[in-house]
Amino acid sequence: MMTIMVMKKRVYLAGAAVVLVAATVLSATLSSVSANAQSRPAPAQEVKIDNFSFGPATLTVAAGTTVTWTNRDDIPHNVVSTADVFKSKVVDTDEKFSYTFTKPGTFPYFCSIHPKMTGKVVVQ
Ligand SMILES: [Cu+2]
Repeated sequence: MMTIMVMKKRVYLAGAAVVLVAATVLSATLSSVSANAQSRPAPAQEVKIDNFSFGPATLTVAAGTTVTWTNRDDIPHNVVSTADVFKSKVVDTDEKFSYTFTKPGTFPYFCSIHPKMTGKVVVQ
């Protein structure tokens, strides 16, 4: 009786090991898929506004990319190009502003409500 119970436990453990291996292989496959997606030029990129800062502060994109700023802060901000290339309205919490960069160059910007908040988009 004891022997059978021990054997059943072994079979159960072997089954668990197979599931574990399958999960590992699956997650390895999934991470290689997402690595491939990252190596392609992304058609859209995001900048998060939070805690009085733009993140990432410098975003590098390919020409033709639409950049979307999302305000995750609990106070309103805006996104104003230093060289007057683009200018958002006031972006409230969880609202977004998007701009499509067609020409290569460096585009610094800031929040005109809090001018110490700065960032830039580098378009290649
Ligand atoms: Cu601001």
